[in-house]
Amino acid sequence: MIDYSLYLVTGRELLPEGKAYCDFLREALEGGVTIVQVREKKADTAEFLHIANESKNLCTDYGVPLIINDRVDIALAVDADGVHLGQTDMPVRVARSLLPPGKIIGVSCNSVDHVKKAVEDGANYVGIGAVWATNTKQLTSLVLGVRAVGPLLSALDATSVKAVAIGGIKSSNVLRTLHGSVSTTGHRLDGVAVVSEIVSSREPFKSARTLKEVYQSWSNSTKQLGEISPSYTTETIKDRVADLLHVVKETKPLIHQITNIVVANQSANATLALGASPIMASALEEIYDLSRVLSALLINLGTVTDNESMLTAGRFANDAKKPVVFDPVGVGATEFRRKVAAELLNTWQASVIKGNAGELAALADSEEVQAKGVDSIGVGFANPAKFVRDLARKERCVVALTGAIDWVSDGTTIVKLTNGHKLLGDITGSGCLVGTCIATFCAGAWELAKNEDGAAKLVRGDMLIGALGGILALTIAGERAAVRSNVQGSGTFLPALIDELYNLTPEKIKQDSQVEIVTV
Ligand code: 3NM
Ligand code: MG
Repeated sequence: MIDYSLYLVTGRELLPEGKAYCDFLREALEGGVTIVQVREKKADTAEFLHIANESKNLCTDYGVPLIINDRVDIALAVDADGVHLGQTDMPVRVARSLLPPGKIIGVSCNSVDHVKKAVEDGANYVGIGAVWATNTKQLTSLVLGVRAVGPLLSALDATSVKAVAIGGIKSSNVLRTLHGSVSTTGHRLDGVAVVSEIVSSREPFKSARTLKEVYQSWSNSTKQLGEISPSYTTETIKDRVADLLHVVKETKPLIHQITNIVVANQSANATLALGASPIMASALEEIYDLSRVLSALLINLGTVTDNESMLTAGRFANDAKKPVVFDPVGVGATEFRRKVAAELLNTWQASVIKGNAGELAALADSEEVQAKGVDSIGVGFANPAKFVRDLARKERCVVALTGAIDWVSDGTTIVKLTNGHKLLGDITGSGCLVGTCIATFCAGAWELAKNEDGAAKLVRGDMLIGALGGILALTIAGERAAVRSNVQGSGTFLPALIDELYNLTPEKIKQDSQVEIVTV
């Protein structure tokens, strides 16, 4: 059994000045590297052989397998444990016929077809990349992005072929990489492969140790899709949502919102009405400071002008294990919005994605529902429960589909909510208000869990309850506002809605909530 968890690929040209190769390799092995690939793109044969021999000696000392990049002859010469082949290197079958039995063959892949071919040819593992941009190698194909890894992993289902991800993996994004690189069938990575994060480090021991610790805590965390799911019942959902409103009022969490000009004012008022504290800020210069003090981040794509801030804010929030609520407003409306949304979702991990049918269909590349501007049209999904569950699995987060009926899933549990009122559809930005309320309840969930051990998690707190809480708060307030005697239309409805959010109590939530757990 080969341990692929921390796969070091060498690159001597990246060594810090004055660092000897053997010292670096020993320190990296000491730090916990589990497999080493010697990659020499510029060395002539004699030099490659020399480096391979030195590497072999060190790896043998640590009981770590040694792989040679590209050169089957060098692998044979030093009795390495295997070779790693690129798409334009020697074919796997040829390499297999030249190597003694039992040697490892790995193949670089960046498409499902590559993976299928590698499996057919009898490869032992695949290197999937590049998952992030990298300066270490001149890439011959587009950066995949974390969200594209899942389908390649699916192609390994029911095989014994292992998978590592490669390209731009750092201590700062390794948890995000591991969490995001899971197929909808639950297939995970067996490891991460890195060059510069270890090779160009002044302290390769420390860099390796850090990566290894993140991998191990993630790998030990037992929760997998479809496995141990917190046992929700309609009663526990109502109780926990009611608790969160209480927590919000007690802790007055700061909700950082990068949102659109149409809804900024009413969103800030809704946040305040629930007892939290809004800050509507989008200057790049203040994003870091805010990330230290916020309890949830809302990113609303309504008027896309602050992409840089959106990218940065999400990364910092991920670093701090704080909730990131993404409202991809009108994402189906233009190619530009699709591109921005994909870039955002590949950069950070959303905790909750909330959208109407048109928006979520666009995100999921589904043709089932069309959008017109920021509104969705038509009858909606044939099976909305399955749709939200599958999208949650794909995006690795909670997904909330809003409409006359709201559907929420974390990839395992699916919840149907039927509160609401027609007048919510008659004011602008009620969907954006749902996003704000979700961010506020997620902030409450984070406040509740912020001292728990979250080493293996991207976010602390129960984001399913957070998402349900936000929707219930707004829809229940909407029902109560609509029946007020002074409400005559959409104009008087909006201030009444803010009033009802202001007067919402845990008891009212428990009393009014229409919650149903469904299965597909
Ligand atoms: N192969 P770093 S990316 C060697 O996509 C290699 O197949 C890649 O280096 C692929 O960890 C890559 O410094 C370089 O980004 C990875
Ligand atoms: Mg090669």
